[in-house]
Amino acid sequence: SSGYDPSAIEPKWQAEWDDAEVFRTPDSAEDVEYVLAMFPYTSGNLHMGHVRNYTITDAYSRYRRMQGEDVLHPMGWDSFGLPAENAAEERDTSPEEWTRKCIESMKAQMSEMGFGYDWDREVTTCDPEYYRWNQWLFKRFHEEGLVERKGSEVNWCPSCETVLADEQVEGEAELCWRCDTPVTQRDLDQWFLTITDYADELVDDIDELAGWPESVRAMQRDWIGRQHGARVPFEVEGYGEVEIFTTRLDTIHGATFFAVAPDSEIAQDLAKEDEDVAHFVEEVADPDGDEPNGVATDLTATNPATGEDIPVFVADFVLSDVGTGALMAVPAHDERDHAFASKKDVPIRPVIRPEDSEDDQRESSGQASGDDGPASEGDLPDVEETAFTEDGVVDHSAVPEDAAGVGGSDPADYDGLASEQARSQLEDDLPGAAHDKQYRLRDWGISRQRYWGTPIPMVHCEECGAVPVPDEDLPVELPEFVQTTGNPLDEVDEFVQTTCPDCGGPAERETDTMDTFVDSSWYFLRYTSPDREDAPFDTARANDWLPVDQYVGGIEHAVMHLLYARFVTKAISDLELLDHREPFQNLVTQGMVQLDGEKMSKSKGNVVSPQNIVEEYGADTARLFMMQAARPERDFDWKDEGVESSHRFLTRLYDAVEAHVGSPPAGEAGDVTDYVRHEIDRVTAIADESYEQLTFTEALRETRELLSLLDRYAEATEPHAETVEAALSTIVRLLAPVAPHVTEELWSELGRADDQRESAERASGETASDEGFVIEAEWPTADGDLDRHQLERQLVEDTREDVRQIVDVADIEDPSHVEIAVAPEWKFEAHAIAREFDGNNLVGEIMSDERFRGEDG
Ligand code: ANZ
Ligand code: ZN
Repeated sequence: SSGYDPSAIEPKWQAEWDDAEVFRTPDSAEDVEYVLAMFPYTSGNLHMGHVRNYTITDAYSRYRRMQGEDVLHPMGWDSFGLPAENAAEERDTSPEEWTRKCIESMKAQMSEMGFGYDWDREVTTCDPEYYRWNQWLFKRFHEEGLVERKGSEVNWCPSCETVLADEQVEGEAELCWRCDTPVTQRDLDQWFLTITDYADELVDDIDELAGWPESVRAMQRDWIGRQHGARVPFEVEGYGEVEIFTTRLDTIHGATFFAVAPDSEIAQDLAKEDEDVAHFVEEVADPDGDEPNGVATDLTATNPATGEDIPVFVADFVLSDVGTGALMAVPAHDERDHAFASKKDVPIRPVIRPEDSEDDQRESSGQASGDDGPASEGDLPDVEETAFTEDGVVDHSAVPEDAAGVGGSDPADYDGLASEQARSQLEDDLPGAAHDKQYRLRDWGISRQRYWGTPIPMVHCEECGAVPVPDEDLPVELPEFVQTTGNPLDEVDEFVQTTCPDCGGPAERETDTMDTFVDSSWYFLRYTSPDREDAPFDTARANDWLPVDQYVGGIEHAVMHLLYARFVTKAISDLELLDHREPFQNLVTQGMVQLDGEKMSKSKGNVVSPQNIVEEYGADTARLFMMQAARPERDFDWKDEGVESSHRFLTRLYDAVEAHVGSPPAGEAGDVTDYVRHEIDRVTAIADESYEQLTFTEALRETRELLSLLDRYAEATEPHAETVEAALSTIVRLLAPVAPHVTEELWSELGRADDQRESAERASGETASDEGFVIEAEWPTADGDLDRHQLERQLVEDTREDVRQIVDVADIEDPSHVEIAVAPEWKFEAHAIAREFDGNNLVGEIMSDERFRGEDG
């Protein structure tokens, strides 16, 4: 039986690493590599998703270290948030105490997994020494005009008297999760960070993030939702010029009505006089409803393109916080406008026809169709039932003949223009029209009416209004927790009652705390210099370390966290505290660890606990299995057989090294040895590429095969000791990032063997002799500077002659079907032979080892 005992090996090396401080970040970082995993929320337990995430960054950072780079690989705790308050209430403890316990147990689990962090740089967001800098940054943003206080709708439980997060509103009936009372909406004054000021830069810079998954880039673009369009003033009776925003200025000749939002100034004003409007605004309007609703007014607006008077409606599909809160409606080319017009009997007039209608050739030349006269009405789409919403070609044949033209011109002058061209032409021609952009992105509301978060450093004074707490009074620390149904901070008089920093009069502290996404929007900066007591981070060191070279985390953060962090980085850069404008150069979003295609979750009762796996097989097995099961970005199923197979492999490696060290073989080097040497190089080259690209799977598969090759080597001939040792040493180092404990043990075994042998002709640098820990060892490099493809080709050249002599080949014209007969002593050469017949189009093995074994002669 094998002597491989992870429960003895793993704690031993973890302790040695700690003692030797091998994961300490170098002080004078030159060849810098910043490897970062998204820090965990302090729930109390690591789950498999965490373990996968942290194994990826741990393996990658160990790989980078072995390449001699200065690596920063830190860890910390996203430790504010509502769950700690709930846990505290359930268990009759405080959020603080609960959180500290969670940190302690999660940290112990991380150590058990062998994750190599620089714990000197640990960052804990609920530490006053961390959150004071949230407050400090909030103040700097406030000075820069990036903080606003404005009304916002929130979920409110009238019974608990508290604001609820969206997740705390349950079911269709929208009940409070605590007391089942129907939740209402409330307009509360909230603090906002004006992320929309950076909307353009946030979209534009996505182009630079070539090291991010395309899916995440697309999600961010979509979230920001920038649209190009135009602002155009319409003359509204009694109200002067009222601007609208449109993305389809090309359709303006088809605008048959005008609409304003129920909470727009005009609607509110009209409601005072007009009962129908008042009734609609107060009772009927439902912006979330399926159907557009509205009410006619006595007003008309003038369509500036046609000079026609069109009716003005108050309609609930017009949103007051989009564009200007007013729109021109074009029923023929917009679904909602169409639905509304059908209901209210407003004319539907098409002005755009599909591009590929008859006269396309002529029209797409971009010339107005003056010569040929207007296109016939037959070309226009049928918009009786549904709108035609695509871009197309302008066709004003349905515009009444007596309609005025823009600036005295004829509507037909635009006929034949493609939508795009018409938009820019009209933008130039229409008086007062201007290019404009519109975003889906809203400002970031950071107010939370809860206890366990960063207090917002403001006081409210009746005389002076909202006044920031002076820097020298930061941090505003959380008082002790009190159990209550509402916002605990409201209940703590010593906290609330204060004096105004401006006038010295009595004032009340803000009792909202910050969204925890504020904490995580800059923690990666703090890691670069957590020792700084007088600043959130050290500018010079942050400039050196940033951007994060490799960031790894869950896809669920594709928008919020990753967008907030980008925004805050830009804002901090504008404070001249940082030179960089993007925080994360390369991003991997790891897939899920599942059971039978289902997400592991407590409610499904299908959770595999990392701790059980560590107890049964050791951390190395768990890590190896995860990394070889699938590339990081893929989902994969947790399979016991896979875990067992990983364990068997580590056991085999352990035994092979033990056997070799105990009694090295005594063979001479020869052709077979040359082949093994080539294979070592080839596997090294492939593994290197695989680690570099963070795929891991190829590296691990090839390394596994290299170990199998040693078996075949021994079957074929008496192996050459140094070659075996070189192979084992290579395998151990290539595996070290993923399975660090067992490889550490084997590295020291190989080192001892080497010392004992005192061989004068030691293969250069390939053995462990003078090295310390395996992560301090040199990363193996392939012979010369050949890449894997060159090596494969060279291998083919070198073995060609030998192979010719011993194989009997049939049908070599057709490389998809090659039969080979080989003498038994060449068994191990199967790969080489297969590769040659594939020529330059090498795709895999033509003959598997299994089939090969059955044959003789
Ligand atoms: C005229 C028009 C014609 C429009 C057409 C669209 C199609 P989407 O729809 O996502 O592309 N809009 C402008 N302000 C609005 C507001 N405050 N509330 C609701 N809708 C508003 O967004 C752009 C369009 O949304 C704008 O272009 C406008 O309708 C509408 F065939 O103008 B459009
Ligand atoms: Zn409630």
